[in-house]
Amino acid sequence: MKNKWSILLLVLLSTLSLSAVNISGTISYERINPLHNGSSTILDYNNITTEKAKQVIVEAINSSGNSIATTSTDDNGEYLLSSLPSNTNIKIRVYAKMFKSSKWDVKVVDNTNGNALYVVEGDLTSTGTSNSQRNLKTLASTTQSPPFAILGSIYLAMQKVLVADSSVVFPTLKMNWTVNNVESGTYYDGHENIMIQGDQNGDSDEYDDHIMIHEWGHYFEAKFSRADSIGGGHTSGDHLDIRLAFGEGWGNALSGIITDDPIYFDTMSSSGWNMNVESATHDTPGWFSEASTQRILYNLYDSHDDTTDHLSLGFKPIYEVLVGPQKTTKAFTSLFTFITALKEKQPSSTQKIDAIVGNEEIATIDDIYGTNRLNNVEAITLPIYTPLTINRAENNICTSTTYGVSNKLNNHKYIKFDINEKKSYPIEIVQTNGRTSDPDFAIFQTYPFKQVALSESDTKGSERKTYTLPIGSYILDLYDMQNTKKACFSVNIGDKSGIAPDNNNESSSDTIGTTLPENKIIALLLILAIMFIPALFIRTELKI
Ligand SMILES: [Ca+2]
Ligand SMILES: [Ca+2]
Ligand SMILES: [Ca+2]
Ligand SMILES: [Ca+2]
Repeated sequence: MKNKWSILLLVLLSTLSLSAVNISGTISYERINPLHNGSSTILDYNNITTEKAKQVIVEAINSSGNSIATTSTDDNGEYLLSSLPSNTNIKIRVYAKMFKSSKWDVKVVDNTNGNALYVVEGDLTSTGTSNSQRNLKTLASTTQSPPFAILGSIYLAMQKVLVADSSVVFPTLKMNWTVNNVESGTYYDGHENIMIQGDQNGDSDEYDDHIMIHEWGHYFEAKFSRADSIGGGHTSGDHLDIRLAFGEGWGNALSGIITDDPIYFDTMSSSGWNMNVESATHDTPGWFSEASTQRILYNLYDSHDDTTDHLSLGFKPIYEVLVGPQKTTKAFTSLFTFITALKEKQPSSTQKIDAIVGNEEIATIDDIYGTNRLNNVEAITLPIYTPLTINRAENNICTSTTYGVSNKLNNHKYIKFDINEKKSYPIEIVQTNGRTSDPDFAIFQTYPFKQVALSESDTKGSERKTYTLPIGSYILDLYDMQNTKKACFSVNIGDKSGIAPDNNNESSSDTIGTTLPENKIIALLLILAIMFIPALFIRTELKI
């Protein structure tokens, strides 16, 4: 009898030791918060908070280095790895990666180390015979926290979008961060990479959540909306090309919208800076200003009434315009296209929208082309889009560098025209005040919106090129590569005789779909970048 009980006990014990156990825990990271002092901002090492690492991938790794179970943390940073073998040595590995099938795929890699994915690991210890807890926390004093801080900013942005539209699927995004990214800049590459500067002795951006979200805003525009911005340098007091003004104003406003904090900041090891997107002093208010654009977008969203802002739309109406009419608009994406569409979608808020816009010294916006502007800019600015009839020259279309060169207001002039018959059209642009300029042009088909032509010959004073254009509405973007102080042009599109032969006979420019280069150097850099970037990213990365 006694023997029988012993055998039973043995069986019971062996069953227990073979049974599965669960390991659960919390993954967290330390974030260094900003300290604002007037218009300067620094990282405050006396204000380090512990944050939950949300939606990151967690694995159980055995002593052979193989993954035996995978899961993700939830929105509380908690994970559960169930049915692990008992009495088995494992370690917990956390990846700087958020992945949910048909939802999101974001990771942080070291672009100077073969695109290696950042990971943190716990100790290799036995799973024991019962369920247990293993927490992991990365410290701000190490380089382990920045990748999780970066993911935290991006997740915050994705959550806001998902509240507005739960069906969104976010295309793959790779955040490239390392302390070796010194003077490399922080920017979105137009595809699936955000490059992040990590210079610990200069400007690092891993804890600058407004900058992370600003760049994510460019990714959002490219993937879900449309960005016609021509890029280039800019500051908040500039008179900008309307496409650039909207893109940058949107990025800054989005940072305030996602964080519900209007103080946009950039910390550096010395003194960084900040600006309040809601209440900063009006530099040069207007439809060409990124500062005005960001203040308008933020005030449309926020529920803090100030000055002429008595509207609290929240994010969803803004999101719906960006993914809807702003994406398909027949004009260049600008404040005009955005406000026109928002008023159409929110007719009961029209007056309040006009009041917010009006506070920036912008006359009521009633159409996507921005007609009826105030006369508070240099005279050649208006109209913003010049309508042109085929076979009838439009004279006196002038570019100028009054507000600066290349991407500033009036360096590009827009000409609207319709084609009613598909055939070959000679296009002639001739300077009427000398031969000092180098006029070039791009043509955009407006539905679906895309660049269909680019003519950039080096001849002084004129540009002539013939294109076959199908029926439709078009915008011609005219610019002077020579940055002449003021150059005026006669523009003629037509099939009439009398137009001199093409002086741009480069056959390659018949139909070009790339974005518009600002000058030859940038064009060359673009070509080099296009050749070089794939080589950079072809390197193997740690697969999980
Ligand atoms: Ca910074
Ligand atoms: Ca407000
Ligand atoms: Ca508001
Ligand atoms: Ca030219």
